[in-house]
Amino acid sequence: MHQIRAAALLLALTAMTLRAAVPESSDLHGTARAGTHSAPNVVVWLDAPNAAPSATRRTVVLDQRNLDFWPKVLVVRVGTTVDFPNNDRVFHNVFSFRDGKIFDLGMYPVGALKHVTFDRAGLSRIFCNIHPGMAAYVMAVDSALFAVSDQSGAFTIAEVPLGAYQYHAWRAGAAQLAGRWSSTDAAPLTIAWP
Ligand SMILES: [Cu+2]
Repeated sequence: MHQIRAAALLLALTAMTLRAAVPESSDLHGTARAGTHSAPNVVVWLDAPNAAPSATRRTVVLDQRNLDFWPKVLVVRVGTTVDFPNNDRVFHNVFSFRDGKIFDLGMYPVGALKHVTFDRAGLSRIFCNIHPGMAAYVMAVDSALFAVSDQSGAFTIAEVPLGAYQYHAWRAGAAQLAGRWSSTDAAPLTIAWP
């Protein structure tokens, strides 16, 4: 009796191992260029409106430090609450008035923390009322599959469920690009503005 039970357990474990060995997702690697230059701070996302809501509430931060925002370009899923801490040595007054999420956090001191929930898709331009040189972008997308390119223009969208997708690419001051990408594509995705 014990042997039968042990054999059944072994079979079940083998089946689990086999299932785990078949990939259900892959990482999308790519690079972004503008003309002959690599393009940092490019937002890339895949249409995936039916994706399950993320299980964990990730803390997303748009920091204020040294009279600047960091990062300069942030991409979040629609509905994400972004923290706007003042980690500087002076007051700031963060606001967005043109597109996307409209808000004005008012003047707030060093050490204070405010939040904004980006509850609809689109681009928000973030400024500071006191320091005209401070600017950042928050792109809210109806997808959990997104990335921002690094200084070399490289980006990775991790754990993309296998399939074919429409992708979108945005960078400041340029027309938005779109195209098709499939997890069966062997080559890295190249996004290029002329
Ligand atoms: Cu400021």
